[in-house]
Amino acid sequence: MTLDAQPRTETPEPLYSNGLPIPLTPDCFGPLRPTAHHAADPATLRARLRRDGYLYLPGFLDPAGVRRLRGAYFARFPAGYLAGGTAPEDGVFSGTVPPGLPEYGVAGHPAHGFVRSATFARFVDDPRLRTLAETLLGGRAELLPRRILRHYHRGSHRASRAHVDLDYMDRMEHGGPATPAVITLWIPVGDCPGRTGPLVYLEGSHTLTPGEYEPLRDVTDRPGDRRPISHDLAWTARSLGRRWLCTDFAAGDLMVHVPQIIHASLDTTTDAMRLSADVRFVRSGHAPDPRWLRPWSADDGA
Ligand SMILES: O=C(O)CCC(=O)C(=O)O
Repeated sequence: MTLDAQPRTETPEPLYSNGLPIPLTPDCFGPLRPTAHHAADPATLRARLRRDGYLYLPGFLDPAGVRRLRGAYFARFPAGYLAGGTAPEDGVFSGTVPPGLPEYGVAGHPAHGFVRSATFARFVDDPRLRTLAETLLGGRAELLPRRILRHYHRGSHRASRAHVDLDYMDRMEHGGPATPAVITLWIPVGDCPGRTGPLVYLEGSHTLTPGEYEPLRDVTDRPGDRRPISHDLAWTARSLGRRWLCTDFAAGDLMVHVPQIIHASLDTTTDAMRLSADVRFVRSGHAPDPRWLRPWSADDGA
C-alpha cells in the first residue's frame, strides 16, 4: 500500500480518524484489493463482492466528469473559502470558513442545494452505475433518493465513525451479505489519497455477527447513539483482530459495499478537501427504509 509519498522515517506519521491516531503498521492497515471491471464478468463481480464485502473498481467512471462535478460543487462557495489562485475543481481549502456559512448540509449550505441540483442528479443517474448495481443485486434495482454528499476540510477532525450501513437503514430487510437487497456505491469526487480522508474497510468484517462487535459500542464519544460502533479505529482494529483496508483513490474510482461490512473514514489533513457521494440501490420489489426516500439533509436524523 502506498498511502502517499512521505519521507522514510523510523516511525511513519500515523493516519487519523476523528482526531485519534492510527499507526501506519501492518496490523492496523492493509491494501484494498482492486478488481479490473473491464475484464470481470458478472459472476466474477458478484463472487468478489460476496467474498470481500466490497468491490474496489479503479477508473470505473470518467475522471474528467468526476472532476467537473467537484468543480460545480466548490464553485457554489462564497469568496474566501477556496485558496486564492486555485480553481474550484481543485477544491483547495483556504483555511478560513467565511462567516455566515450555514451548518454543513442544512438548508442554505451549498451541499444541501447541490444534492437537489440537476447537475448532481445527472451524475448519479449514470446508466453505468445502474447496470453495475443491477448486475450485483441480480435484477432490476432502484436508486434511493437519499444520496449523501460528504465534504471535509483539514482541521475539522471529523470523519465517519466505524459503522455498518444496515444500522442506518434498519427499517427494511437487507438480505444476507451473500445476497444483499441493498448496496452502497461510494464515489470519491476528486483524488482522495490516505491523508485526504478516504473510506476504509475493516477486512472481512461482513462475516462477523453483530454480537461480535456489539461490546465496542459501549466506549463512545457519542452517548445516546448506539449506531456507531466506534470513533477509535486503532482500538477497533485491535479489538477485532482485523486490519483497515485503504488505498489512495483517484478521481474516477468507485467502491461498492454490502450493508454488513464495517467501514469508517480517515481525517482530512491535506489542503485538498475530501468530497464524496454515497448512493444506494435497492433490489426492485424490496420495500426500502422509508427514511431513504427523501433527499438528504444533514439534519434529517436518518
Ligand atoms: O464517506 C464517508 O465518510 C462515509 C460513507 C459511508 O459510510 C457509506 O458510503 O456507507
